[in-house]
Amino acid sequence: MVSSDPRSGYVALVGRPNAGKSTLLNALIGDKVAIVSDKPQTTRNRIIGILNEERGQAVFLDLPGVHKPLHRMNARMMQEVRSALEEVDVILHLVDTSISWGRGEAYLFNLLEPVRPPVVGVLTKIDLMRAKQDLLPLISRYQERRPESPVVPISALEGDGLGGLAGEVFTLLPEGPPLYPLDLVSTQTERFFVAEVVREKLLHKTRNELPYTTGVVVDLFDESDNLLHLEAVIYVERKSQKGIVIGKGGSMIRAVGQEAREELERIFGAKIYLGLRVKVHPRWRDDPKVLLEMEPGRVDLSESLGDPPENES
Ligand SMILES: Nc1nc2c(ncn2[C@@H]2O[C@H](COP(=O)(O)OP(=O)(O)OP(=O)(O)O)[C@@H](O)[C@H]2O)c(=O)[nH]1
Ligand SMILES: [Mg+2]
Repeated sequence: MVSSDPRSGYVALVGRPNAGKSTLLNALIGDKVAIVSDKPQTTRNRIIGILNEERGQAVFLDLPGVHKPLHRMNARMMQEVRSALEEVDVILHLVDTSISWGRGEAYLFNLLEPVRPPVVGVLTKIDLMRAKQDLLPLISRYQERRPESPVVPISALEGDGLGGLAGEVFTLLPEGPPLYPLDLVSTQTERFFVAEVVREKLLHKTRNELPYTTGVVVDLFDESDNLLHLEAVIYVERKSQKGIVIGKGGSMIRAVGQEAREELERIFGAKIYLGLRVKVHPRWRDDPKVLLEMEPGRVDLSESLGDPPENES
């Protein structure tokens, strides 16, 4: 086999809420980069996950699920999606095979119709299918809408089809040097990641009462001691929601805090103190100041990248 020059570029994960984008990102990267839940609209920001291989570097952008925005926060989420569609080199369009496609999916096909980058159809959650032959009509249906797109069925949960998908991605990426240092898996700050893990545990623990109405900001990240001291604020919109988050005698917030702390201790390999507070802010999802505090930030890349090479802007 003739070896080719390494490839690199950006790959957007686009789909309806709950299609399995963040699960796929984590499976491709082999690390927990994005939080996952069974509630729609879990991802609210552009999450970067970087896959480094011999054949190149694929920088995946996990995006919020496409939905109709009713708040400033959601309008920002959809703006993230629209701008990504123009910036990236490859788009993965994730379609959930475990639900019927309907109007939401038609909207996505329309959204993707005029975009410039190549689109790969990714049929997700095939482990939930009763019989493998049920897949063929779905592949045909996808290709009726996008005859030029390859279609790759996957199960991110079982790791099925991921090798083939990575192969499609690297074939479509342009030749070029890596865009990020090779030891980096994400550009989000640890502070943002902590806030996301707390939000994930909240989504897991609370049933359907709260999914859209909580947001988390980490306002202390102190590693000066042997103990990593973290403090976070959980925003809710109403007093009744504060009650749910705190739970009977504080049981809910204790359980959320414990689960988050245990996971973060595993990931950071450090002893952690995690303090959680709840704040009622009726319009936090429309408050630009709060939304800014919830942004993923970016790690400082200047150290690991060194000086920029000459002849490049
Ligand atoms: N059975 C099965 N479930 C999956 C698979 N991939 C994702 N899921 C489940 O689908 C749900 C949604 O997964 P996410 O990865 O959070 O979906 P998402 O597209 O990122 O959702 P948003 O961020 O809300 O847009 C979770 O309960 C996952 O465990 C899969 O391959 N098989
Ligand atoms: Mg997600």
